[in-house]
Amino acid sequence: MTAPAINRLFIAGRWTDSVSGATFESVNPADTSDVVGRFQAGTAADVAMAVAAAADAMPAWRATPAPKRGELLYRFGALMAEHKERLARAMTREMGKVLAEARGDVQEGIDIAFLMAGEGRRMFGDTVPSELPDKWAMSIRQPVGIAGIITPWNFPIAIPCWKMMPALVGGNTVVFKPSSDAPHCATLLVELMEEAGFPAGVINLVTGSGAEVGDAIVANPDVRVISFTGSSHTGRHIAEQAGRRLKRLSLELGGKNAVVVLRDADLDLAVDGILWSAFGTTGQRCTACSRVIVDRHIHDELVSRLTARTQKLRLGSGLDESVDVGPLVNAAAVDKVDRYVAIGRREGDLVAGGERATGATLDKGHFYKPTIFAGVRPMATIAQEEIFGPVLSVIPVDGYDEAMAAANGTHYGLSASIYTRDVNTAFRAMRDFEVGIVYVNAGTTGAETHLPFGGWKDTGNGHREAGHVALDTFTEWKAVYIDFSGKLQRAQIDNQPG
Ligand code: UN1
Repeated sequence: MTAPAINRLFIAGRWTDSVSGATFESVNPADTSDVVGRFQAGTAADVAMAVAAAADAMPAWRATPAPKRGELLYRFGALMAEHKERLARAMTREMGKVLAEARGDVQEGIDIAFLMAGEGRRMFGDTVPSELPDKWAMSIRQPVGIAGIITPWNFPIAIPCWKMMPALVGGNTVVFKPSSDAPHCATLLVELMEEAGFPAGVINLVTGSGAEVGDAIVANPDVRVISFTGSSHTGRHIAEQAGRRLKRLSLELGGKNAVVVLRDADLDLAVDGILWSAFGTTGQRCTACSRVIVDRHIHDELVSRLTARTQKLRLGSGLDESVDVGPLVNAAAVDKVDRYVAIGRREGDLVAGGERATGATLDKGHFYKPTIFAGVRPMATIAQEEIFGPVLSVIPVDGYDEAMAAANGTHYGLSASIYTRDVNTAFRAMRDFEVGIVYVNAGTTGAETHLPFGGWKDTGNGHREAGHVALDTFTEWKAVYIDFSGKLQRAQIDNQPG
């Protein structure tokens, strides 16, 4: 076997080794004997160099007209499209999601690159009348400065692009720290950014641990905005550090997303949507459905249909196109799922899965059987805490009001969905769900890049990714007044009677 390739940091337009002289491995979660590559274990000193490079690149980048910055995003998006299959295969190998979903992940990156490229020619501010004569008033967006981008492994192309594309078109320069479970995807992405022609220092990549690299990015006073997607635990830690330094911070954290199924629902449609949302990406999406809240009258019927379909799901390497569910990302994820399943056995009726998946090829990776608990109460631990794996709780309730109370009865508020044929009920649900993303007659996953993505309550801190509103994270507003009256005009005073 040939030794795995050693990958480098990307700082000031050059691929370099970490000053640590240390590396770590990224392995294929479907076959842990397959080492994807070795990556630099970056340090605070590497981060300092990356931030210095980003600072050097800043004046020229912010002076580049936004439509011209946008052209580089178009070129990068086109390169991703050209390399889509290669990127998707690398993703499946590195973090496990099945190939069809990996292609979707890359497509999401392409979509946001093109969307934000277009923002280079919009980036709307307001032009409004002044309250005084012979005076103009308008607002414009300007870059915040250096952006620290800290990303998870579950959408290893899409999420870095969701963050970096608005940052870059907005005129910020970037220090990017990817998850240590997906450094290869990040490296491939940055290689394409280099090929697209982003000037040296505009984008810098530092791989390594959160404790070393992530903390150093957050602590650096020259990094003015941080965008993070990941666990609530890490999000709180970053928020504390960033808060003390009055840094702008966009957080995208956990979810405990519910599908509500009412008595009048099309059950076949609901089953399709639930399975896709619960077990797609092996349940490792922030938007994954982990709770089904169902009217008691149809609980047993829905559970039996879900169970029958779940037992037919094929597990294996996501590179095999006949596989439905890939592995979990690593051994710690399997242990975590197993701990929650043990709790679930006391909190509900186990009707599917409930154990590690074993067998000839499965023994090589981190596989867990898609698991369903029926008859779960809304406040049960498995119905409250984010498991981030293929574990679904089915919660019986009586009618709409109880369903909505259960759906909203969590600390999280990312996405929610309702299956009903009654248009009035659908509109009530759109109004009543306490979440950032609502679906009607579809599952809880599948957000599109031109609408705001993010959640209420503990899912985040009020910011949104994607859509044109993503620019709010990465731009400062500047209000501009132009007085052409040639005399002193005092707002709120000279325009008042008396
Ligand atoms: C995430 O899991 O953090 O809506 C992102 C979806 C995807 C994005 C998920 N488009 O499920």
